[in-house]
Amino acid sequence: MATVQQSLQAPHPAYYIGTGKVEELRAVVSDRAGSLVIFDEDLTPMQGQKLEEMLGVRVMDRTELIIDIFALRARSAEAKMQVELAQLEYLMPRLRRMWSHLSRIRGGIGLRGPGEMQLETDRRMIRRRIRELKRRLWKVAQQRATERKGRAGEFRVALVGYTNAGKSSILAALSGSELFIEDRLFATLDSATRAVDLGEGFQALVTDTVGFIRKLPHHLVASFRATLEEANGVDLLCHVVDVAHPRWEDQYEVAEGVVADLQFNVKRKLVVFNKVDRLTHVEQAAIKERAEALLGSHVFSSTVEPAGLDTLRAMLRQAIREGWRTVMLSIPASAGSLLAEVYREGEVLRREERGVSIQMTARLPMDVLGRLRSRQDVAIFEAPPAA
Ligand SMILES: Nc1nc2c(ncn2[C@@H]2O[C@H](COP(=O)(O)OP(=O)(O)OP(=O)(O)O)[C@@H](O)[C@H]2O)c(=O)[nH]1
Ligand SMILES: [Mg+2]
Repeated sequence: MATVQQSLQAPHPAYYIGTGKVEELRAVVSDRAGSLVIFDEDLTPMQGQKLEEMLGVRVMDRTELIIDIFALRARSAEAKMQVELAQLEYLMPRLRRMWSHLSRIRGGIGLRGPGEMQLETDRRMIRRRIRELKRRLWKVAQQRATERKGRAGEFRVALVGYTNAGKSSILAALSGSELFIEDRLFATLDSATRAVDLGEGFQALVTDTVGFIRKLPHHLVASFRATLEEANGVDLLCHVVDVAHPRWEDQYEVAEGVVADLQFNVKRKLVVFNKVDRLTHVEQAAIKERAEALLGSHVFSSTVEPAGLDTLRAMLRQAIREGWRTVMLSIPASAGSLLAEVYREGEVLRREERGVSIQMTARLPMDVLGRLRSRQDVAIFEAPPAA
């Protein structure tokens, strides 16, 4: 209904904005009969309470709004637990104020306001629930870690980036499977992993993740750790950027910042400039120039043009090829089909028959290596660096 801005050297300790501005805001609220004020910044519990007292309407800060959107979008049990945890952590220091909303909603039924006893009981209950949620999420994280171990040897790719960049669209297009895609913030809260056929016999496991946003509430980052962990240590981290967005460079920086904060083990990174179909050729050329100056490896993509993902597929195949490892193997001479597979899928550099077993040095793709590792009758050693 109305937007109010103020430039300040430092936030006012009690109201965030200056007292004169509070008066102005109060006038705006009453003129327009507004019922909600949203701050695009974080407020301390005290500031939120004081502002509500002064304005006489509900006040939400940026974190609460984002957590609310997440709560609307959460579908899976894991996402719901993660959102609930963020909500409770946010609520704890603001309990008194939230209670006053409740009593206003329930007003007239003759309830007393919450006594200190009631608040204390609630605090204890919430603390217990927080512990419970953390314990359950920790279990989920363990389970995921076990699943990941089972995928060792497969080439893993994760799509990360600012919300609405097109991560889910890319995974849907690559894998030919259905994913939730929507032109809105935080369409995806769960990480989804799909096996993707990249052509020429190459395959990868690609993971879609929750999108990032400017000033992402730390409660949410912490709560979504288990989900985001899927992007940790992958063979290739694809940072998807909506290059048609006028502020893509800011969004790029924000997402890079979140990845850095998460302290992920990033082995290799590829920047995917998505939605190029929305750019003119001139704009594309300009961005290409800028990207070459700024970033490492990058690729343009579009999920709406027929061949819009061909270059990305080719880059992924290339990354897999480069992901080959040189190892020394000892395979039983009787394992004919296995030997055939090593020859077919890899590159044998040296071979030596030793009675019942064959020793070889070979360059192998990750997936073949994974299959060999799972066999009892095959021994694998790291090849000396010279090989
Ligand atoms: N023009 C154009 N639109 C695209 C392209 N890729 C995705 N979109 C649209 O961009 C919007 C967001 O796409 P999503 O795939 O949901 O984006 P996301 O990165 O998964 O978003 P979050 O899940 O919120 O992080 C949707 O409306 C898509 O249809 C593209 O290459 N070109
Ligand atoms: Mg998505």
